[in-house]
Amino acid sequence: MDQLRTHYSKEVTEEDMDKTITVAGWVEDIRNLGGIAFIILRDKKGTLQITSLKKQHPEIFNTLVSLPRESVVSVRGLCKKSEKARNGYEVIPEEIKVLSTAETPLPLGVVDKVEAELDTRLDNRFIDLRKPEVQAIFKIRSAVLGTIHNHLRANGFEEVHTPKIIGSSSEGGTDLFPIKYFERDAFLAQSPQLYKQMLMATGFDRVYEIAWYFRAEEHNTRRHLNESTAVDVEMAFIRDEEDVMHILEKLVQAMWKTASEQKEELEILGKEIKVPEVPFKRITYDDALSILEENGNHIKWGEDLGREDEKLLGDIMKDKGYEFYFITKYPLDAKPFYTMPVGDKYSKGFDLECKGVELASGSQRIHDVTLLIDRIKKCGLNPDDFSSYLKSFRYGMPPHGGFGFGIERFIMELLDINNIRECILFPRDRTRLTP
Ligand code: AMO
Repeated sequence: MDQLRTHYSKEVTEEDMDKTITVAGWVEDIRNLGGIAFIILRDKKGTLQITSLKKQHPEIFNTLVSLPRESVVSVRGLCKKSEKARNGYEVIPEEIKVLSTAETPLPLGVVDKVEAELDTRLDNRFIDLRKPEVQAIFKIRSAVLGTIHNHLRANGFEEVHTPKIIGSSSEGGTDLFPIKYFERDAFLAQSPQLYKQMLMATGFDRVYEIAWYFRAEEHNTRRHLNESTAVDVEMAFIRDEEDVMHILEKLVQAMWKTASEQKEELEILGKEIKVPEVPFKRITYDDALSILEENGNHIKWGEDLGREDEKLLGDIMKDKGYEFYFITKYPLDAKPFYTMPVGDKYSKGFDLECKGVELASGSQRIHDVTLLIDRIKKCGLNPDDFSSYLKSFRYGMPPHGGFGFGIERFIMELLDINNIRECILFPRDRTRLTP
């Protein structure tokens, strides 16, 4: 493998000129001019030109020009400077190995000028991902995930993994995927919520998990997936939700900074990224309602903001210079049962919004078991379904809080991508289960 890929196109340097090198990749394009053919070979790093002369090596020439596009080859040959070639050099083949011949016709073009429908692209995701502008999204995603790990670890968080097969709802809602677990019914985890909280009773103090959320939400929107990924954080001995928001905004800033440093990918995507300043603006839920009221949108107190309200608020906040802002002090009934109340009506729950889209939500949690049972009942749930979770609150549970931050939502807002399905390799939505 190493031998085959010793030279990527962009890594070919001045020193390689007039030397024999080996390159390998996909045949993106073939131009056969009769006695000479130009083959554009694409690998992880970009494209390069193979120039084949018929009279020099007729067999190599014939093999190359008859290859279907997107076949995989390895080519050994002389690397020569060439002003006409797009990278300033070309490879004159001396040996070629056809590693895989592509079938024709291709279900999706890689360099086609006409943009294919998203469904066609997703049906043929393995080819779609060959496009540099699609790969760039996932290279940025990968770089930022590295930063999430580094940043949280540097701030004393341990990485954990909690079960994805669970016995009862982690969010209290009905959006559960039931599965058969031997003789019993079980569900796919909606989030690590109950487990990350249970870990606060252990002395770990600060944990994070990057994992899957499975949500059987029926609606098919451009912002929802049925399987999404998120970074979940939980931290103990907090004073209030402000401590959690502080960690979250610093994490977001570090993520945006790493993204802004991925110059090659940003150039491919034609994007520039501005690193946000912290602290982010905080507005209360009541403030949000007043702002919306002033702008002609009336929301009944206690209700969650609808998509249109969220967007309008996002536009207003952006005009005021705030792309990122927290909405704090949510009504208690708009937040899950584990959220710490403030009096009868309000809670220590918050959302982090970016340009009118919710990126994360979190809260200080209830750590008193009596209050927690009371809230579970008030939310119409049965405490018996939560007995193993509740047990962890009975023998010493510190005050704690945390958040869940959607990674696809983040990529969407970071790169201004219109549909969340483009931000995950193989999306799962209401109708899509393959590939
Ligand atoms: P919540 O349900 O708000 O909170 O989810 C947290 C974040 O995860 C992302 N997200 C989704 N992204 C795409 N498709 C979905 N269907 C989807 N559902 C959620 C969003 C959202 O802000 N346990 C709490 C978090 C906590 O309090 O720690 C929770 O799951 O970006």
